[in-house]
Amino acid sequence: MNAIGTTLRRFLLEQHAANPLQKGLASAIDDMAQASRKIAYLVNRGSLGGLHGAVGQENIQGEEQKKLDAAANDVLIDAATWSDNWVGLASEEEDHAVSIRCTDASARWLSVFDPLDGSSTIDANGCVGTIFSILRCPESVSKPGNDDFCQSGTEQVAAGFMLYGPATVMVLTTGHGVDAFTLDNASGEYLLSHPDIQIPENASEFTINMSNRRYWSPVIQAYIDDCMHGRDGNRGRDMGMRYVGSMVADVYRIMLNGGIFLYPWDSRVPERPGKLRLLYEANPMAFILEQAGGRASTGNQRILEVKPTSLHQRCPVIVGSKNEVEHVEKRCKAAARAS
Ligand code: AHM
Ligand code: MG
Repeated sequence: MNAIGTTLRRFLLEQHAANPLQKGLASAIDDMAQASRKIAYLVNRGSLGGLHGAVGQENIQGEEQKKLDAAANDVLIDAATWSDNWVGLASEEEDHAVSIRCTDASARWLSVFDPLDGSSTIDANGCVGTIFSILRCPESVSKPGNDDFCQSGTEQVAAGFMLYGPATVMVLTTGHGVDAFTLDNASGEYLLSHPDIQIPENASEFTINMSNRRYWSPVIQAYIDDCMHGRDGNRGRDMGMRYVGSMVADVYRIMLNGGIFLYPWDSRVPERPGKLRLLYEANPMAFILEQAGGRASTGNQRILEVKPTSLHQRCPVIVGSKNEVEHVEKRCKAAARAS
């Protein structure tokens, strides 16, 4: 047994021996991990790094870009550009897909990421994170464009997120379960700390931005009302409520404790199906949660089966403990049939 524990690299080699990973995938995951060490450092410096506050411009989504959003994006782009694993990337902070000149003709990976999720909480020293998804570049494409990234979530080869909290944790799936690694600041290594995570089947808490209640569909309003009424209501049991406002933190907590996270469709911009983005927020989280034994739905459909039509497409997100997500799906489908 290695005295410092199982490093991410050793874990990937061992996983490769048991379930051969595709060529270059372990190294591509390592690129993401390496970038996240730098981002963790920038986040950890807090306001001393001069990266608190806004850049003074909006991204393509019309959202205010924070200095740390932009810095984390630069770190990830740098990591992908100066590695021979990638032919392209897409980011929440980039309007369009970016193709990468790669000297290894056999490299076929596309990286899709949200460099800093939960960035509205940065200045208040909140927990933020990086979310990433790894896709295969379509055969014969050497300069991937937006359409080449529009692959269903079922096509993901690997996905993960890093949570920059009191400790930095990386949660990873390559389609063989979910494992989490904690960054050891002394050695700079990610060490396996939470092997084979299984999300409890039943939820003990719900997590949603309650201030949006008036915009939700009646079925989501009724479901959350039931959660609020606890043992005095229709479902006869109490649930706790937590909302960090940073999906990486909220999802990690429910993965360990059992729970449901919702960012459903709301009527603020009726043609926009929710707030969260399909390719680099909903899909990687859905892949991870399903691999941990949970469930991930839009309410009417499995998230991983939504066919993307644009890079920054949004998607309603209802994810977490299997039985609870199934319960909400049943209610959504019944409401759709009745309408
Ligand atoms: P971001 O990627 O710009 O940070 O936005 C995503 C975040 C999620 O982490 C979080 O669940 C949600 O947006 C919070 O939104 P709201 O402030 O509307 O509750
Ligand atoms: Mg985000």
